[in-house]
Amino acid sequence: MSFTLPDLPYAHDALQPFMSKETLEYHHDKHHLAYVTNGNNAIKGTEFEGKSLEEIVKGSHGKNPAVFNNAGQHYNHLHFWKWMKPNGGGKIPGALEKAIVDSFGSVGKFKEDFVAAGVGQFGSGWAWLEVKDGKLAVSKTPNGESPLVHGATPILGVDVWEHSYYIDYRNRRPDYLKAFLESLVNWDYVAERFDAAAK
Ligand code: MN3
Repeated sequence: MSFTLPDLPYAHDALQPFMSKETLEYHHDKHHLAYVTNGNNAIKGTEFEGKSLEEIVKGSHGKNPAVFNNAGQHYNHLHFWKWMKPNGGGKIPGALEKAIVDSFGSVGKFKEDFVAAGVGQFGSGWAWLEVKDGKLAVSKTPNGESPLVHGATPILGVDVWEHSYYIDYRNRRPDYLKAFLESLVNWDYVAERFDAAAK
């Protein structure tokens, strides 16, 4: 099955002022499209043809960088668009909030750890909230990697490549990460992934 670029689940200007129309026009329409196109070209004629996206991401990690980098980023961005929504942030659904408090001590401490992971990722990459061995944890990965290749399930991720924030926040990555948590996160989608991972 070849990769296709999905439409954004909202209008390009729907996340303003926290993420601009211009950022989404570049990030979704050009950057994500390039991962789709380059991934499809890299997979042609390889053992990965006909496999599911998750199988391709896991199977190519450490073995085929051209396939992995593009498939990994396709996987990450498919979810990233759904991890945001207009008027996001706010109240975390009950069962997920309880799990966060159990794992981190408080929602505030989770947010502190998540921002620290994003700020601490040197260069391009992602910060994550993941489920591993039935527990919630925060992690960070370089480039197109995700918790998927480390035996965990990502339930929330934020893109800290400069293309995700430089137009709107310039070099202020911490401000972007705070705005992401407070005003953009679609907690219903995070809770959906949490429920699926917990089963
Ligand atoms: Mn990106």
